[in-house]
Amino acid sequence: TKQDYKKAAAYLAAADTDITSEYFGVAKGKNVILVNLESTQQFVIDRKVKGEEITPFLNSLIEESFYFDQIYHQTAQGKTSDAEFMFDQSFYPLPSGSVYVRRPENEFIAMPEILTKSGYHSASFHGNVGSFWNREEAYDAFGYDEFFSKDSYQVSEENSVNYGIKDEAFLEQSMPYLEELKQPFYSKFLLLTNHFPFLLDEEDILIEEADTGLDVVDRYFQTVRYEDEALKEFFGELKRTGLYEDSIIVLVGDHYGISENYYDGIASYLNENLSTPEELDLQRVPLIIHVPGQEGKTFHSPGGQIDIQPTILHLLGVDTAAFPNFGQDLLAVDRDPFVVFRDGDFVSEEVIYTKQLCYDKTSAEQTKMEKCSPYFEKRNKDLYYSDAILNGNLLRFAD
Ligand code: GP9
Ligand code: MN
Repeated sequence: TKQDYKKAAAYLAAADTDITSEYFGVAKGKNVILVNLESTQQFVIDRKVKGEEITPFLNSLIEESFYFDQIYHQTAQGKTSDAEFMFDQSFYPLPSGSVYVRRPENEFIAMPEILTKSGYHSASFHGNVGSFWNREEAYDAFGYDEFFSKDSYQVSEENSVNYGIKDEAFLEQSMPYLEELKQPFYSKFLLLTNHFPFLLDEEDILIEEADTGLDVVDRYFQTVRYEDEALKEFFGELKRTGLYEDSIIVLVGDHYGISENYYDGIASYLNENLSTPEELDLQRVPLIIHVPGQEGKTFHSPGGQIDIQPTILHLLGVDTAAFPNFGQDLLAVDRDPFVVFRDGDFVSEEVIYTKQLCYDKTSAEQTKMEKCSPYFEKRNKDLYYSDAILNGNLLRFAD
């Protein structure tokens, strides 16, 4: 009911979700190019396999970008679609299933619609079939103007692997469409090659296989390295066409690639046993935001995927107080970092709460529950109101 919506909106208005950073508006009028780095985890950044960098291009891009090394994925069963949903809507994913599949008939106030008011055009690019994760229907609900899916690409045996068209061909073939888009635009690219079980054709293998004892992990570094190369070429094209200077470019991982079944491989690669809080820390994904004219800077406080939408909107100079969202501007220094996971775990600047135990964030040692319990109420309310709005289709009452 409208009353339920008002309660949720009042909760969000009282929370500190609308604080802004000194960067508010620095990218006003710029295009947005958001690239979803399939299954890319933060721990591969700035690391090597047999002396060779896994992400040489990203490592160099980080030098001249805003880089966040403490961003956790918050996805659940909806995988990529959950990540996308957070980027566009800054709500939590559902406890089971995907919003894309379960709630496409809902009213939303998502990125495409929000940015329409500032004259933006919107498009999503993805090499898989348009019906996967019910994207066609969901994108209509979010207000996307265009969706370039498998049918928009020349897909052959040769340029495909695993789920479909390889990242290099996908990005290359996307360029003409991107150049044609009416500016300013909000665009989203969903990569595909770095997906379980991490398969590559011989010619795309750029670094040697690791020796972790688990093939999946060994291959993972190689597919991440391939993705890095595809991104390097894409950025070359963005520079050539001038879009690089006219756009903020957001690169973000959607979720883990290596599930807990294969943690032994990661432990072997890192040459250490993983403690419980370290396992949670493996849920970090890279977040890189390149803003033309801004110097590189690395931010170490914790955040989540839910925070990306307000961060982008504030860079563009769009006020987020007018509509409900659960994230915070990651560039706001006076924010109170708090990351809630769908299963009830959470991370703050001081603590990690996981597997029903409380840990000190800095030492990773277990600490008394009283350090964690003060956060329970906010965690519960965040998840409760996000679910209530989605399950009750309450955004139809927003004005
Ligand atoms: C497929 C892409 C990847 O279209 O979304 O699938 P996921 O990571 O969600 O399994
Ligand atoms: Mn994915």
